[in-house]
Amino acid sequence: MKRNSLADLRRQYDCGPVKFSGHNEALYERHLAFDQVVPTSEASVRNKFEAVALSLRDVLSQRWIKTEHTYRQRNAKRVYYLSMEYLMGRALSNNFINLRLEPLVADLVKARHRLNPLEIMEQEPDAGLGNGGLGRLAACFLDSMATLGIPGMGYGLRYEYGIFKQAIRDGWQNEQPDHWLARPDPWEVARPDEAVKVRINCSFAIKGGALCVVQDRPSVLIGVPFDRPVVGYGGKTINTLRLWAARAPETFDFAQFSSGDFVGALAETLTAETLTRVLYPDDSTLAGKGLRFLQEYFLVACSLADLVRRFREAGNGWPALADKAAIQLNDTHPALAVPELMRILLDEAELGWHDAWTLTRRTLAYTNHTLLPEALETWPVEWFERLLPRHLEIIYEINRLFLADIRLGFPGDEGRVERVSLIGEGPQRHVRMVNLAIVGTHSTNGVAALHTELIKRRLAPDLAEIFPERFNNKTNGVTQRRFLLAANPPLARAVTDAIGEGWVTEPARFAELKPLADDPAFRDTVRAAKREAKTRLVDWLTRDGGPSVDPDTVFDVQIKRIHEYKRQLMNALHIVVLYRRLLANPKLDVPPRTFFFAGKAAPGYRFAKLVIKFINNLADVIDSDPAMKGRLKVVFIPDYRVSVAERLIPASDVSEQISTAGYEASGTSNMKFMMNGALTMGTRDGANIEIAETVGEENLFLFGLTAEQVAGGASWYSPQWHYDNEPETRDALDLIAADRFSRRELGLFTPILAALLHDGDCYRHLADLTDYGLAHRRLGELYADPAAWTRKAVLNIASSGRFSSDRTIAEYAKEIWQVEPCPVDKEGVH
Ligand code: 26Q
Repeated sequence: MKRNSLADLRRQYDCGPVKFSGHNEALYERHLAFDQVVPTSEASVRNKFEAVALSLRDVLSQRWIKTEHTYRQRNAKRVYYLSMEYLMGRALSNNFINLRLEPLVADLVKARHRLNPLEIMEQEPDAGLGNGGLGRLAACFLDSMATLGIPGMGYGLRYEYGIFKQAIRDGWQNEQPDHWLARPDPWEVARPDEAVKVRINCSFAIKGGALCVVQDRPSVLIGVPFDRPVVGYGGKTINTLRLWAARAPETFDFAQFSSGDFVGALAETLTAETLTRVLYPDDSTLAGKGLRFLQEYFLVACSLADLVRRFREAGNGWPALADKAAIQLNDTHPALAVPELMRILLDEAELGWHDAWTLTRRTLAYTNHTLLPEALETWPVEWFERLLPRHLEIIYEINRLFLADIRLGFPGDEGRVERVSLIGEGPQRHVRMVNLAIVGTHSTNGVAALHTELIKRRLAPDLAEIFPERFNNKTNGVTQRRFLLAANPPLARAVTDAIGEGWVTEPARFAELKPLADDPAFRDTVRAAKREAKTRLVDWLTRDGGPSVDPDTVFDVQIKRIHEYKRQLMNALHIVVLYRRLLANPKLDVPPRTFFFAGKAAPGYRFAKLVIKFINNLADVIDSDPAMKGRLKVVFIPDYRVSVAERLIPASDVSEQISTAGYEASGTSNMKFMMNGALTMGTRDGANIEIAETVGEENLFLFGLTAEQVAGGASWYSPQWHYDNEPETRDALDLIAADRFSRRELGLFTPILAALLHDGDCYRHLADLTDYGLAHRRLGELYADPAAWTRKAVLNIASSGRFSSDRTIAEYAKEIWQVEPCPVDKEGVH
């Protein structure tokens, strides 16, 4: 086995010796004195965090400048990732690790100041500018692009309020605003000199506290960029995440707009700024999404103006656009890029329609993340008429030419014309953003093999037939640097001791662990690492005022957004089954288990919020039953976010990935768990299928209906049959109906019973419950054999290389973007 020595790696990835050492303390003290203006002796932990972060930024800033300089000098082709969401989490520890500056932390700890790194890192709020998988994927992709040396830039919005904070009160979810920018953020750099103008065909006013559109009064919004460094591993490449904040123009004509009403005019300034105030929680039932529509346009308009300016300033002619820029659309949220790029090429570059259309498609590519009909974006034509009439004109023209082609290719097939049209008819005419994104780009990809197949077969069969060459799969991945190297030091150390450090940047190297699955000494090391991660979690829970948990129980974990299709409810029903079994037979020979849940429900999603309440009531009932002590426990961890995932995933034994087959596009936590040596309990859905293929079906627990069976069963699925014929299912439901988990709130869970038994349950909870229970039985038996269990855990880690976002990004780069790394050399960096 070839080992990568530390020296090899430093040569390969580092920018040479770090000059920070020796000056570290001085730098830190200077930031305390001159930025924070506090005497060192009186610095608060927050002061210390800012001073440490700013010291780190000092170190990376020259490399950051050098990266941009290199791209410019070489006129490199760039990748622009457009996303309404980035779930970045915390940056301090990640930047320390990617810059390979851990020695610096040691310096500061040892120095006079005796800093406590953990305490300081806890000061940093999570950058929670996203809802879930899609936003975290964008963050993993930025990490991988920087590490691979790809000139990639993320574009997003600088929401002042990220995803809401979740508190649990009396078992219910309670939402609190997440004012993450309340204090100065040491990572962001405002670039007012690079502000851009966005023109819209309306103005805004606040009437009775609500934001209103004032029609036919064109106005200008200003987008001010705030840049954040994205540090590649080894610190050679530092890319940029550019987030736009909305402002009113400086030259605001108070008199014209507000008849000399100074206060009214300032209110309008505030109105402009509300545009980027808050991230929309993923909530398909949400009414009044007008602001969201504008946010999406604002992101697109700012980002395209910025990248086109960069492209032109490099001296490029318009025909070279697709050779110098690849723009990836993260779902349809930024799909207005299609008409916006057309508008720029037609109206500003003054190209003809044909050239503009060819360039637009060659430059743009689209990733789909969902098949759920309620999550597919459509926008009323009326909103386009009011806000973006030129874009509507362009969309109509794209559609006219496209449908003419279809009529030529499929004469008489008006059904097909209706289905592929960019405009949906009905009571309210609307623009279908999926169709716009597929027609207006050269690539449409799904995020796991099954998902891509379902896009072609179910979501867009007509378009897949018309443009077969556009459809492709790019199975998701996650960064092993954040989710193993940084999050799980004991396991990372064990892996590095066994196979060297290569896995940190070459995930295929994980495979070198395979033979070690049969090495008892290595298995002991891995088991010890898991045990250490579990005690770390337990300690954190206690410190945080949470419940006390026994690290010698199976840690069974389901952490993700709360949604019916993800079936937290099936997990909870199974716990009710286990509870009943233990009540009936206290001597039952099963390993003691702790079930962890964490996740947010969209504020308007009533059923999901009731599921949270159910899990919490279940936890209470089990906790207050002395017979369950040391046997069964349920814990709901509030306010799930990236930094909580970083603590929970390393400590997990079991990864719950139990969505109704055909509903979860990919899933990404499944990959993070696998990399950390948890065994998957999963359905044949999303990337679970590829995980099973890679590690071998015998090394995880697959159960339940396939996607085909789920779809095929729509006409004959009978929840009542399961109730009548499966005693454990019936008993569990009866216990809920008897208010065992709602003693003081009689009837509270009736809607849950109704959903499961009487309303058709398209998520098939009861169809899969029995098989799920059987899979859990097998899991319990395996756990009783630590050698056999750990062997499988090691095989999972060894197979996780395929699920690194480095692999995913390499595929996007080669097959969609046609972009090469542009290495930043070491010379001249101080
Ligand atoms: C749309 C309109 C208005 C307001 C909100 C939204 C909105 C916001 C976020 C709609 C959808 C999302 C997020 C979707 C998402 O996270 N999808 C997940 O993407 C992951 C990465 O590809 C997959 O692994 C998951 O399977 C998929 O559910």
